[in-house]
Amino acid sequence: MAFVFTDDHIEDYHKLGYTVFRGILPASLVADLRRVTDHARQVAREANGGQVQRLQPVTAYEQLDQQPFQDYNQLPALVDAVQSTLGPQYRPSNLSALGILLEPADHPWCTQWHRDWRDNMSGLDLVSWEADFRDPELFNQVNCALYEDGSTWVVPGSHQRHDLPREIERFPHRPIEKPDVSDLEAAEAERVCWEYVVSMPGAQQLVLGAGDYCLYRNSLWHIGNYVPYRRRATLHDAADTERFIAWRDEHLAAASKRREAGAGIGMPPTR
Ligand SMILES: O=C(O)CCC(=O)C(=O)O
Ligand SMILES: [Fe+2]
Repeated sequence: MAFVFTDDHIEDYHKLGYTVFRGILPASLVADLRRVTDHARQVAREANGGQVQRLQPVTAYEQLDQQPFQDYNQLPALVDAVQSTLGPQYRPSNLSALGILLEPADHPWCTQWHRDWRDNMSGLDLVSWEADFRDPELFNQVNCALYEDGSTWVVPGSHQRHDLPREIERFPHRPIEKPDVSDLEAAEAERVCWEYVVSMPGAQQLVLGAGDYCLYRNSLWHIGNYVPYRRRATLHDAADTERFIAWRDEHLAAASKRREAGAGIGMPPTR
């Protein structure tokens, strides 16, 4: 069935912090993107080894066929759906930011639970992040799956609020801890990651099908959990605005200066 945009997409985006345009990529485009991302996996692993998890931005790799990425970037149904959700000033994709998320070749692992920028950008001015994290023009991120993908977990609704007492209790320290599974046998590592993932109150798995485009707020509590036996090629993108591009440039530069002065990943001011 062809994708149909409904009011539920708008409501989910605001209420849950994400919405999924199910099957919005035509199968022919999924096939073209699978071909180029197969090549990208090979390129990424040759350059960085089997555990590499992403290649980004795709435009930096001239050896990759860029046409499928451009077709995705221009897809009229996607432009319509993103603009119907967010407004006419948004684009569904920014080719200069577009990356590909890949499965690890050998060992399961997971990221830490986090809100992007706040918990993974060393030196970030957290007062500034807290002032901005609810701004609808900022922090709109995209995962667009080319194979079924259950790697991402989220805490729905957390994009609208500060951390809850139970979340503070679960993660009282910064940087947020995560399991070290590098020396464990694969099934053991997978289990340890799984237990860590589900230990977050309210955690829900985001399951995308091939050709699904998920628009989400990266200010939401979320995590990536990876196993080598689940093939992954998920486009990782931004539903960008000029303001968010400017925000990133400004905060990256400021964070770098603060790191030079010794800043790390700190405790959020509002606890
Ligand atoms: O792999 C994913 O879907 C999430 C990755 C992520 O959250 C991150 O890299 O910040
Ligand atoms: Fe993230």
